[in-house]
Amino acid sequence: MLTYTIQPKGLVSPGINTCQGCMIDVIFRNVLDILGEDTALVIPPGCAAQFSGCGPESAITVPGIQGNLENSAAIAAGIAAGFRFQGNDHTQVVAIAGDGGTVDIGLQSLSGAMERNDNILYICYDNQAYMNTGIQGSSSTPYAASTTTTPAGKPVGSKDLIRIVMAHNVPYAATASVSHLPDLRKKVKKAKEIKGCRVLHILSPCPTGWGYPSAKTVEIARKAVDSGAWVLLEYENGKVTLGRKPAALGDVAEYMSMQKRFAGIGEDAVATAAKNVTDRYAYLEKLAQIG
Ligand SMILES: Cc1ncc(C[n+]2csc(CCOP(=O)(O)OP(=O)(O)O)c2C)c(N)n1
Ligand code: SF4
Ligand SMILES: [Mg+2]
Repeated sequence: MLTYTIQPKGLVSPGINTCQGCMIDVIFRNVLDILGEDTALVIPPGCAAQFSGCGPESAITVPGIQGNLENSAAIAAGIAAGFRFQGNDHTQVVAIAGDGGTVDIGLQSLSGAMERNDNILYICYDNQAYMNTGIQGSSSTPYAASTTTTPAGKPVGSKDLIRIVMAHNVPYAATASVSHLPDLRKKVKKAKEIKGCRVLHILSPCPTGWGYPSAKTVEIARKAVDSGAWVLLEYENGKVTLGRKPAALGDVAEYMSMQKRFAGIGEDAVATAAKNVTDRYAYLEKLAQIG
């Protein structure tokens, strides 16, 4: 009889219930690999809640709590304050929330934590919609993307989370993508060494909600970075540093054509999306030039 055992490796157990091709678990594995076991997690409802468990189950081997969409940053800030009261200045308190739980519903509590410079690491994995409840549009859903609440394509663009974060003058913030894991790991490492409110915004394509074959997640995320639809940058001590210039800045047509959420959009909409991307990049370049 064939027997085998799965050896748990790292701080995330195998066998997560995410869809095939989902890379949220890769985010968790890499983040926890760097932060280590002296970490406490806050995870609100959303696809990532599968890590904090259904009922008594949990896929993570560090302490974690499933909070609410409204208040992940506030819960994390409270836990950090409790640790500080105990004289514990070493445990990393980390909130990992989706875009709906960050850019929409939890934005006020994140804003408060950033204003107070609470000693937390806040990570938003961005799949650009409310995926867990049936692909409803969020304010991170990009222009022209079809969701169940924007079936004809979203008529407006997304809120620019990283610019909102930068406006709070936090000590460290960065964007990252599941297609660029060494870069993501470097940014988590840097965030770990800094005290105060740190924010990471990670692109995490969703085969189910975006409509592409599950084997293409890394390719799609890479196309987002190469076209400038997702810009890799760091913000540290008031200074913006851009990653390598996108290889095909503004060339979003192929990126969009690979995803059913953009199926049927016309040339004008593609041109508008391309202009949004190049305009935003030009703005970010200006910010980066301000020394
Ligand atoms: C205040 C509130 N509204 C709605 C819900 C229902 N709900 C649970 S998970 C979820 C989706 C969250 O979306 P997001 O944060 O983007 O995470 P994702 O599911 O995409 O991973 C929603 C709307 C809720 N739990 N709380
Ligand atoms: S719906 Fe999307 S984000 Fe959620 S588990 Fe499935 S692939 Fe991942
Ligand atoms: Mg989401």
